[in-house]
Amino acid sequence: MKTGRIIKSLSGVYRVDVSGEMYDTKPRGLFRKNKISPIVGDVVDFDVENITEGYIQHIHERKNELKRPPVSNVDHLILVVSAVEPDFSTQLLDRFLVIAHSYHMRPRILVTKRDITSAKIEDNILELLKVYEDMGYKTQFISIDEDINQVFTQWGDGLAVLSGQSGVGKSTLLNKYFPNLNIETQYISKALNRGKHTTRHVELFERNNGYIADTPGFSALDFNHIQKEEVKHYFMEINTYGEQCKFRDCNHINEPKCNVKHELENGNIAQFRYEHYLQIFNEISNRKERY
Ligand SMILES: Nc1nc2c(ncn2[C@@H]2O[C@H](COP(=O)(O)OP(=O)(O)OP(=O)(O)O)[C@@H](O)[C@H]2O)c(=O)[nH]1
Ligand SMILES: [Mg+2]
Ligand SMILES: [Zn+2]
Repeated sequence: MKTGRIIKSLSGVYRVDVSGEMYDTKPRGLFRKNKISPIVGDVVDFDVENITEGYIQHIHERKNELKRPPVSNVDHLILVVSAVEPDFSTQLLDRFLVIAHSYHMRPRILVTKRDITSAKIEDNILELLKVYEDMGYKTQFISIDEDINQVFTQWGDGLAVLSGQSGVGKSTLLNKYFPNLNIETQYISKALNRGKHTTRHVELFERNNGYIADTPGFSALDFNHIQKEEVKHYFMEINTYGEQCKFRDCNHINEPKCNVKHELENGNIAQFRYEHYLQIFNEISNRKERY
């Protein structure tokens, strides 16, 4: 029996990394019966026949789990958004943040394509990033010409997952970091017109101090797994200021003695953040419940 980490899954075959040695494995029948499938990021115990024939016997308990795409035991979730092409949008960013927090993760925000950003847009983004820094997020605004090794090192050890909209440059970053990798990337015009993802599966690559995962870009974000009452906890500053509201279950909409409304008026909560909160709250309120 050996123990290792699943770094890739393709057509039912799971590649397991055991300190740099790769084994191709399959889950034993029992998993299928119990409807548990191994996912990338899992630590597994498996029986070895040879390097192309192993049988996964046990999945170690997951520390956390991203659903789309499925990847487990994530130490750093890196939300990648571009400054331009596609344009930076706090609305999209806030939607990503809500999804990340719903998986109990506090992501980092990485803004790309600084090299093709005008000075005016650059200033605007820097100002917005300050707002997110004040809430408690770590942010980076980078150009592809920078030392990517240094960009990655700031995250710390463990598994870092790059996640974000299609075309923001996730695979481009990895190709710069691993010059021999040659992951397929796409011209932005094509990416936008066809609305197609260039990266189609999750794969972990070894970096200095852990792994890094490229993922297919999101095209739509849905909140199907989130209840409307949860959303307020996924806006970090709203969550903090909400602790002083009169009612414990205040949703910060029309309730009396709402501290969130108070701080909004004082300018301690950005208007756009509160608006995005309301949008998501309403979107979930209007959702048709499925039975
Ligand atoms: N100028 C500039 N172009 C970039 C940068 N990063 C990415 N691009 C371009 O943006 C396009 C999309 O990049 P990808 O790396 O394929 O984007 P992705 O996030 O992997 O997209 P999906 O795989 O579809 O999720 C490519 O044409 C890249 O060359 C950057 O920092 N600067
Ligand atoms: Mg890609
Ligand atoms: Zn309130």
